[in-house]
Amino acid sequence: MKKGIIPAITGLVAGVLASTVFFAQTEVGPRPVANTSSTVKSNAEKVYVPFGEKDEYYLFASGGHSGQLFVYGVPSMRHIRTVPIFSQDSATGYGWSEESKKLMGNYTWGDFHHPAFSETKGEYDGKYMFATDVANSRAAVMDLKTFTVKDIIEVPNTSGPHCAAFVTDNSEYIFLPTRFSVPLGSAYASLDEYSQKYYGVMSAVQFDEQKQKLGVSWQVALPPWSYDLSDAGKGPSHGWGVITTYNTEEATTTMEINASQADRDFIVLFNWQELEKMVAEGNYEEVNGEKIVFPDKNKGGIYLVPVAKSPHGVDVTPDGTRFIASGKLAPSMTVFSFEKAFKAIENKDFSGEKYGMPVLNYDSVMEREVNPENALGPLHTQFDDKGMAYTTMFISSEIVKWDPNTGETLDRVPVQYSPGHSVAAEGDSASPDGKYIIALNKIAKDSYLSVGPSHPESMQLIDLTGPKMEIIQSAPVNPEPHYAQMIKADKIKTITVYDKDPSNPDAVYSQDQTRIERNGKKVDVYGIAMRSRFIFDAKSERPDVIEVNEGDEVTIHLTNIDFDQDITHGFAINKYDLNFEVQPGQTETIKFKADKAGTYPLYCTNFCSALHQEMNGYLLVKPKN
Ligand code: RUQ
Ligand code: CUA
Repeated sequence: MKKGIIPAITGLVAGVLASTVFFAQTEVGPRPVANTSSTVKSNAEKVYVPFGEKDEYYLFASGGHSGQLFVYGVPSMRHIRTVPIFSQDSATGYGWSEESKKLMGNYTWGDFHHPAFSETKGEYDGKYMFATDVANSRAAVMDLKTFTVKDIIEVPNTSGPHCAAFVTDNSEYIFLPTRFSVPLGSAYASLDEYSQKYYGVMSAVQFDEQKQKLGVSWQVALPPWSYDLSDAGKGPSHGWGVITTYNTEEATTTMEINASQADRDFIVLFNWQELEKMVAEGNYEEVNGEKIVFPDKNKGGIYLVPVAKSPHGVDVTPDGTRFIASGKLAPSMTVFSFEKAFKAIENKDFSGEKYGMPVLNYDSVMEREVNPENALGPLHTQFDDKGMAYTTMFISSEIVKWDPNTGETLDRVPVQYSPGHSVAAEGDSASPDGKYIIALNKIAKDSYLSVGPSHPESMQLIDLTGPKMEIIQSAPVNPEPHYAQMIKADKIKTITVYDKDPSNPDAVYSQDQTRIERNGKKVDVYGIAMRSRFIFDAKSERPDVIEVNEGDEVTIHLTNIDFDQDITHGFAINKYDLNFEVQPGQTETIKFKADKAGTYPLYCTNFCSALHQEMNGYLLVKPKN
């Protein structure tokens, strides 16, 4: 064991014990203190947003394996919207329309972990939100003008980007390090060859704002370890990134025990500007169409910092001077200095090398190890406007406020229960607001009305403005709030209606442009939705009827010509398993084979006017014989 590294919990037995404790949801922290009626009243006032007034912040919470994003208002904690990203959603028709089917590719669901806002100069700019899918190795971008997905890509050579998305301070890159190691291209290779043939590939993804497209720029073939979480440098550490690792033991089975053997794992400290230069100079290999840097052959730009075993979160301080790692199996937060790390790199102050990457001397980079008394299971750290740190304690079920400059514990608040992340107002930016922090709890137990054996998870809003942290509101969330980001509401500028797009060949904006075109077995419908009717062919005796022959390939292009706030129309055909919506001004397309002869009512699914119930028509499918 290296001197100075927290001994953590050593040995196999202790390792198993520790992981049992970690997953046993034991709360050993302080119990909640009952509020007096006067504090309850003032807390209610703090979160009450009168009708007509708006919340001060938007909270964007990942919906985990629902594949969706949940949008809340803060401080009211009202759920405002669910945005489908990786999973089908019949409320919007996401996954049925041709446009959304193209985005979703061959998948029907996703496991969305860490959302990340686009940034300009280290501040959330309110333009885009990036998301990643652990299940199917994808990255997505959502436009915050419309709260809809613009692009999704599947990232090759990699598997399970849990350790993402982290966005650099001018959104130069969205980095996707990965949880699972696999052979390049997910090719077959025996697990006996794990150390030789498996890699934990990190992808540097870029977003082309002009084209509204994501793309992989280059990748790094890191060793076959698990990469857990990451953060980007800012200010003095601009151009750098940090990633936690576990399973540096390279276990290939029974990870719970085998990946918790070593007393230390590493933080990967990398210089993306250096890697970018390396790629530009041709120092990479092309594999499966991607430019991959192999650290043992293309040296420079990546360093390892030893850290107490199996760290989980790593967070860069708002001023960019330090990075703080938290160990789920160690009771401590370790504060590292970027300046010290840069000095160690310059002086070649190394204690060894792994896969061609120099290992920096722990004592030269570490600033302090912080162990608040009885605090167990530190996971993630957020910051306030004074640079103070707030770390979630999974096992002792609390948030601990502490001073990264001194290590001193300043305050603690029990949460219900087992917080994973927490999220502070503008918390990952260069200037957090310091007003609120929300505990994202993995376990709610009996906090809400029971809905059976499986309970919702819970988010708790904590007021940071008083002398002590105080929980002022709780809200259920379902499923697990993996991570979230909170942005000042006035930074988000949504549109009210979609502009007309004369260049879109699918769009029709007036009744006389509506038509049904037949070409052999192909039928194209260019229709409009308006209050309160569908018009597929204005010249027809029954403009709201589509008549086709059994076996026809039918494509319906539908434009909502109500250029009016909040007038959305839906479209569904009975028994054809089809459904989608068109927002004001929007054009969407569905395609299907009319393989069932018969009479099928079609109707608007989204309440749009007093005569919404009259907004229907028929699909008539003439039998073959
Ligand atoms: S991880 S509970 Cu999926 Cu963000 Cu730390
Ligand atoms: Cu259109 Cu209801």
